[in-house]
Amino acid sequence: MSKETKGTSRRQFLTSAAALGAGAVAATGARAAGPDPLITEVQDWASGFGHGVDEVPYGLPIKFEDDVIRRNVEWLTADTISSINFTPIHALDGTITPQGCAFERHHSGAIELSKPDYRLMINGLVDQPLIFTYDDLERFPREQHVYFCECAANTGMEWAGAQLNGAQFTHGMIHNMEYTGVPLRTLLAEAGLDAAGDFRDKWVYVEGADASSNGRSIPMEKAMDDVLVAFKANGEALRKEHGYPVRLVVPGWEGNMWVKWLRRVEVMDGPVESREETSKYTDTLADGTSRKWTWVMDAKSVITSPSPQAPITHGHGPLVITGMAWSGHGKITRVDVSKDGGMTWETARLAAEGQDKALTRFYLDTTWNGEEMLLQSRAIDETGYVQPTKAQLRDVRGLNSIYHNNCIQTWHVKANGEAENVEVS
Ligand SMILES: Nc1nc2c(c(=O)[nH]1)N[C@H]1C(S)=C(S)[C@@H](COP(=O)(O)O)O[C@H]1N2
Ligand SMILES: [Mo]
Repeated sequence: MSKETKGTSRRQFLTSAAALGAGAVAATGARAAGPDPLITEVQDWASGFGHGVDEVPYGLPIKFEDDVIRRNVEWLTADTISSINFTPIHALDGTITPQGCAFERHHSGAIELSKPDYRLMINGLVDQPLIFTYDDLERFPREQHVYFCECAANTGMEWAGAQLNGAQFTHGMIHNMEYTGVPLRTLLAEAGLDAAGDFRDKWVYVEGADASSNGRSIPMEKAMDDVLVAFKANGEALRKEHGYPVRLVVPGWEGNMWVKWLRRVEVMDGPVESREETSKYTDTLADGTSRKWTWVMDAKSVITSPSPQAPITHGHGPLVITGMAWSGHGKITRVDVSKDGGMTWETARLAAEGQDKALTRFYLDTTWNGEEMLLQSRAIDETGYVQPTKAQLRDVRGLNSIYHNNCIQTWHVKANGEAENVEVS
């Protein structure tokens, strides 16, 4: 369809919708044209005062949005303490995840740790072991970056077939925030790295102050690159559930390494091989061997609307298809959308140029006349990597894996606008 005809049909749609009353759509509207009380009558909200500035010192979303919340899948974990919930990505737009609905993953629950009680120790192969208070951290030069954090288990329930009916549940173990913090390399330099000698075979072991400690080994090269010791997210203090007052940000790498309530960084001459990097967060292949050190989150995308929790409710005509794409290897350069289960593809419009290791929002502004669709999106990153189909991923990983499922997702959109998670491999 040319730009010209597309523009015309959109204009016609807007005219007829207005004639029928707000919300009605030409193709479905059997309503008689008549006066719309929302236009012709004086409304309550225009007949008195709204609330004053002192009423809500710290605001929450308006009550009409009260279903835009994190959700848990009860059968996934035995309790809600060592558990996970999911970001309502089907209801969000743009790229920044509000902290209040950003997914949580805890191994021993979210702890309450105050700034005065906070300590960060740097020890091991350093010239001078150091302990930083929260105030100390605020005196080092800061940086700001937007990064996504994706749990390696995101989409893990979908390996064998379509299972969870909603983008929130299939892809909601992700958030994307603007972090403020001190580069880890700045703090390591403060402790002095002469004692460490050649960096190439050195590691840092990072751990949290919660009971699980969630310890992970990180190669020194990454630690000296873009890892941040962060204390602000989206401009304000981290929320308790995201590691207040200080968390590690490990751009592009699996969420498990983003240690919350960060208490210790030890410089070591090898990895620890902790629980979280051996029995967990490794990928068992078809032959029973396991991949480990699978740190980077490969390029991935998902259509957030329409999707099972965000069906098409507006009838025929203009339809905005939207979703998000990301890559732990760098920037997203292109996203393609298919309406026919991957047989043909259209290039989506990126809302903004891809950013390094951060979410990119995409749109496909299209027309829908009730035809069934098998909606898919496929991300391409700056390395040229193309998000794989489910069959391609299974060919190399088998069916035993949980983590690092970045395959193409399919939503079956029906004639009535409802959408369902289906498998097209
Ligand atoms: N200290 C500590 N850090 C932790 C965890 C934890 O349980 N304790 N969970 C990890 C896992 S598995 C993930 S996916 C991310 C989730 O970060 P979020 O809760 O801010 O979404 O934190 C990681 N950091
Ligand atoms: Mo995770």
